Amino acid sequence: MKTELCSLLGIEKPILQGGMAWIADARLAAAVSNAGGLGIISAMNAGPDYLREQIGQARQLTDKPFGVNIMLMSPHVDAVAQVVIEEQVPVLTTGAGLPSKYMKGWTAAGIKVLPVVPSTAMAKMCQRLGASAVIAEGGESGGHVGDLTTMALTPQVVDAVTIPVVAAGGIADGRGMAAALALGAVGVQIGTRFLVATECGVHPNYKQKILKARDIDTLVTGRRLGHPVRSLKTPFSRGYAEIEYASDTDEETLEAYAVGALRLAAQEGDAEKGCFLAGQIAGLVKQEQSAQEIVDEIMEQAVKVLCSMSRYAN
Ligand code: TUI
Repeated sequence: MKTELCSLLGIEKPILQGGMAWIADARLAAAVSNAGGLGIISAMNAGPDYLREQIGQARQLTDKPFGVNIMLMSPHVDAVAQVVIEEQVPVLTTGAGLPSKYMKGWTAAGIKVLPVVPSTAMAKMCQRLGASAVIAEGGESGGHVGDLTTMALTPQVVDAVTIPVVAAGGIADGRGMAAALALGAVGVQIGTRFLVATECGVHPNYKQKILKARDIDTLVTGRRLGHPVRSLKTPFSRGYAEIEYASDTDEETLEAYAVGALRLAAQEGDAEKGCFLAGQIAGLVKQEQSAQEIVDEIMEQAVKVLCSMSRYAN
């Protein structure tokens, strides 16, 4: 299966790995790129030195293209925006905001930018700013979420722009991939399933929680502060949900409650205080596999589904 996304990014299979904060490092990114997809290093909240080092490590581990995800709410966003130019990273994805301020610099440096968009208005704006493609991410995804579902958002974004569209949110297997292609996407971005990849260095407790999760085991918190986040139901997230709208909770208390929680989940596997970001599709993820196995299985199933669906067409 070759799509426009493959020629755009110089990859064999139209699968992007999500830029998961505290999780998506050089080792995971290189493994996904070596498997024929596009691995992505998360710049998360870290400073420029961390990113530079991770890019160097990825280059040791793969000759294939890989990308960097820039989280636009990061306190170091200006510095990491410069690092990707200096390091000549070929592909960037952005999340949790609009990349307007940086687009000129990136496109002038020849970087292909694929912003994550939660609406058609933002998709159009990103196209105007010079994006090579957009990632339509539905609220089924883990982490920072928009309001629309992948099912509703993807075809509307496809109709709103002329650049290619990648679908994300709620996709973890070949059925989801085939569905995304049916909606007009030219590829998918997958996070939750790669979190349990053998090459993913996240704490083993985190992987176990994903492998055990059921369909109804995630919830969204953080709407009150304007950045809703989907995570697994745990003491942390239930506790947050409990105090979020209480009349005696101020915004500083909420901010303080969440500080460090992503790191505690990813690095310490802290079942009490950690925030385990995960998508609604976690219930479908049942097995730790290598990135190669994950990519191959998804591709094989997607092709099978797409072929079998022609039986409805005549
Ligand atoms: O960015 C993500 N997922 C994330 S980022 C993250 S780390 C974080 N830490 C603290 C607070 C919030 C997040 C964990 N997971 N996905 C891409 C994404 N981008 N989803 C939704 C958006 C988005 C939302 C609003 C993109 C643009 C946007 O623009 C509106 C605005 O007002 O900026």
